[in-house]
Amino acid sequence: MRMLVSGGAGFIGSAFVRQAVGKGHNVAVVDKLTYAGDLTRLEEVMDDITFYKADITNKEFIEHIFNKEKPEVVVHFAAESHVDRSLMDPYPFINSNVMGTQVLLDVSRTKGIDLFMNMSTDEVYGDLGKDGTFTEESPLKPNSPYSVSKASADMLGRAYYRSFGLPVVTVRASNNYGPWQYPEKFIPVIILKAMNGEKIPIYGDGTNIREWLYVEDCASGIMAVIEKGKAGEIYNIGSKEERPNIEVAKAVLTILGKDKDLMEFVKDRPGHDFRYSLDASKVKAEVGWTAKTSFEEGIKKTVDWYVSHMNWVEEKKAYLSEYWKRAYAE
Ligand code: NAD
Ligand code: TDX
Repeated sequence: MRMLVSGGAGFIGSAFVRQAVGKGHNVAVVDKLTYAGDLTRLEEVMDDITFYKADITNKEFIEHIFNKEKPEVVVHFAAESHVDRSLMDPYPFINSNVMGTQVLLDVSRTKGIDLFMNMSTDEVYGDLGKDGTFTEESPLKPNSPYSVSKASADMLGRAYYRSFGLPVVTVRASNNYGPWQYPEKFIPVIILKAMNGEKIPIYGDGTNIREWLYVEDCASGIMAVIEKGKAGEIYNIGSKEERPNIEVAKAVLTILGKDKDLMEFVKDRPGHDFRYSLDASKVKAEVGWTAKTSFEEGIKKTVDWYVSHMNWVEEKKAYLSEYWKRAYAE
């Protein structure tokens, strides 16, 4: 297939691109290379893909890319992705995630494509208490500027399918983790801080629960949906591996052989969603996909990867310390 992947230099996008190239697909990537984008993630496939450094809100340039690449499938990952940053400045979230998605949908519609995979998230459903799980039918109740921007992008996909017949398939995935995740997200923060003997910030009382999906599983789930999913449908992609944050931090510290005292309870995230949980039975029944990696296996692989790639993580530190200074000051 001729694929155009937006956000392919990001954490999940690059895992998808590596898999797609491995399967023999013809891949072009469009990415703005924001602070979160990094071509190092694509080093091993760079000779096999075409890369465009561009902002997806730039319609003229996106049209130019479509004219050159003539994609059959658009795989849309590009987004601002960090909840904490959206609380500090929502603007880039609305701009890239809503306006950018609209541009990609619009150009896809005028140029004509076979499928548009719209990457959404479990956060669009809002949060749960200790019980229950979200199905694709659950109402959308996003709580942060980030999740509102994602819910808007998700609904734009729905509208383009319904109103214009654009073949859009939507994937709502749970929290990803694994190699190459930008070290502002929880698991790499734990590893980076622990490796440097620094305190690990645990928001609130650490009881908030996330469902952790290994990034290679997420990428294979998206590939399966592209190959076997139906346009107009939504598929939840999760792992059933739910863990309170404090248990996640303890698991990482145990693997690293570090003291649990490194955990420091800090001020809670405003509006902090308590729990996410996805019912992924539809994607299993209709597409035949389930996650393969247990949390124990995935977290071990992830910690090992970071320990052997500390130079990559340290490179990000100058930028991160500026961000952390602002985040902790507020
Ligand atoms: P990421 O922040 O690692 O990567 C995002 C990529 O998009 C970066 O390479 C960045 O340069 C690019 N980008 C951002 N704005 C752009 C713009 N205007 N034009 C072009 N490129 C732009 O994010 P990620 O964690 O890989 O997430 C990928 C997608 O999956 C996002 O849509 C995110 O909302 C969604 N998602 C993420 C998770 C998760 O746990 N990480 C879970 C569910 C869904
Ligand atoms: O330093 C931290 N301390 C802490 O306790 C950080 C960064 C996070 N946390 C908590 C907040 C959350 O309960 O850990 C949990 C996970 O936080 P994040 O890694 O920021 O992820 P989350 O807010 O759950 O959002 C993620 O999952 C859904 C991704 O960043 C989104 O892009 C995705 O859509």
